[in-house]
Amino acid sequence: MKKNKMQECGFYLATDSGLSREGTLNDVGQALKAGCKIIQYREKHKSTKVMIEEGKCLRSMCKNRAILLVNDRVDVALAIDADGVHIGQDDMPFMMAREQLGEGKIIGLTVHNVEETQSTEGTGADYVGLSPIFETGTKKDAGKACGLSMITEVRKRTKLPIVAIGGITRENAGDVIMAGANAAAAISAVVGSEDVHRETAMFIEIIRNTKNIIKFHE
Ligand code: TZP
Ligand code: MG
Repeated sequence: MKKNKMQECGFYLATDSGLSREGTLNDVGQALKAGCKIIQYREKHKSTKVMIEEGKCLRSMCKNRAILLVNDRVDVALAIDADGVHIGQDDMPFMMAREQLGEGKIIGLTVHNVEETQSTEGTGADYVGLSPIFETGTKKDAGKACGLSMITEVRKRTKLPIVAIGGITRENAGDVIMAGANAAAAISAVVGSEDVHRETAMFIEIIRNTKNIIKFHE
């Protein structure tokens, strides 16, 4: 899956085996079946060896169907030939990640405000992950919710795709897109649900409808 496909992805699923009912491979399978076009393999509990094994399965599941990114781990992304990585402000420095991955891979960077977004501009990052939009119990150190108004502020200052994350549910996903995000990302609302397929399909539908409303008014 090529870099320029990034813009087409309205719903972004990040995995979490700690919240999952039936395991990450099952969650991703259900999400892909429902039409999800971007998956972030986010694994905080397993060894590197297991991550590489599981990551290789995800690699073949996502092939020609969805972008596969790995959270934090450039080494795992390289080992499984993922489409890229998502890194935080305290992970491997961006330039080092770019050097290791090469120009062809996607690198997304977490930002929390306009200042961090502006320092990301010009680095060659492929998108920013703005977070946390709302309060979240999934990432304990996510910090204070920045709210919908921060999405609008960041939108005004960057042309990079914005992936909004943190506390996003079916109820607020439309607002997140309306505020200026290109994509809405969720973890607990989908992988912690009883039906990953249904929840993914609903997120995709809500986001698609919201983007159509925006287009209609342009
Ligand atoms: N980064 C910032 S907030 C967050 C991450 C990984 C957690 C998002 O999880 P949820 O369950 O969608 O609030
Ligand atoms: Mg991280």
